[in-house]
Amino acid sequence: MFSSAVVRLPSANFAEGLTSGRLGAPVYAEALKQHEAYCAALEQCGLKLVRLEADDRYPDSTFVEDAAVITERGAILARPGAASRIGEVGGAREALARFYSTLISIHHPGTLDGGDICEAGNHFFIGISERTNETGALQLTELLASWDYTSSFVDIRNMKGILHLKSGLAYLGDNHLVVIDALSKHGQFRTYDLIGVIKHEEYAANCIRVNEHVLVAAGYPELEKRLIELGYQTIALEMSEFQKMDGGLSCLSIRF
Ligand code: CIR
Repeated sequence: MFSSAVVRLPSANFAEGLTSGRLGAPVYAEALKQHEAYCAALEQCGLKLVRLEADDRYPDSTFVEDAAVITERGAILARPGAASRIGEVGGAREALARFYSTLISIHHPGTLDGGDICEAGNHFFIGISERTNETGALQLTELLASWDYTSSFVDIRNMKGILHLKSGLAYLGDNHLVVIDALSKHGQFRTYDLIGVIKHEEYAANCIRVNEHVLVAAGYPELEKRLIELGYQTIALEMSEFQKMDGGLSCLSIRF
C-alpha cells in the first residue's frame, strides 16, 4: 500500500525538455490540466501528495520518478543518464529527506533513471538503457541485495520506441505483468501472468497500480478492458502532453 507521493508541477519551459519529438510540441496549459487530473487521481487512491513547485532550471523535472528508486526497505537517489537531468536529484533529495533518514546514492560513473527500475514484489527488473548503464545497474543490484531483494537486468538498448524499461513493462501485483510485445518473449518474465499490450496501444503499457486502482492512459480501450476483466478498478487519464515529451504515467510521481 502507498500512502504518499511526490509530484512536481511542469515548468513553463516544459517543451524544452528532452524528446524524440515524434508527436509535436506539448501545449503547456493542457499539460497543467492533465497534471492536475493526475494529482487528483492519486489523491482519490488515498495518497497524500508532496507537491513541488515548478523548476524551470530543469524542463524535464515534472518526470520526478527518474530521480529516485523507492523500496519498502529503503530509498535510493538515482543518477539520471541525461546530463541535463542530473541536477533534478537535488529536489528529490530534499523532498524525500522528510520521509527517509537515510538516502543512498548511485554514484559516478554509474547512471540510473528511476524509470528503468520495475519492482515486482521482492524482485527488481533493472533496464539497461540509453540512460541506465551497467555500472549504475550493478550499484543498484548490490544495494538491493543488501536489503534481501533479488534483481536482474533487462537490456532494452536495441528496442525501438521505449525510452525506459517501464515504458514497456508494469507490475500490477498478483503476479500480473503488463508487457509490450518486444519484451513478452523474455525468459525472465516466464513465471508471471503476462498481460500483453497490442502494438498500437503500447504507450499504455506504462500503467501504475496505486492501492485499489490501476491508473492507465486514456484512449487505449483494449488494455483497459482487459484490466477491468481481471478485476482491476481503472482510472483513465489524458496523457497526450506528457507523451509528446516521451513521458508516461509512472514518471510523474514517486510513490511510497
Ligand atoms: C526524458 O527524456 O528524460 C523525459 N523527457 C521523459 C522522461 C520520462 N520518464 C520515464 O519514462 N520514467
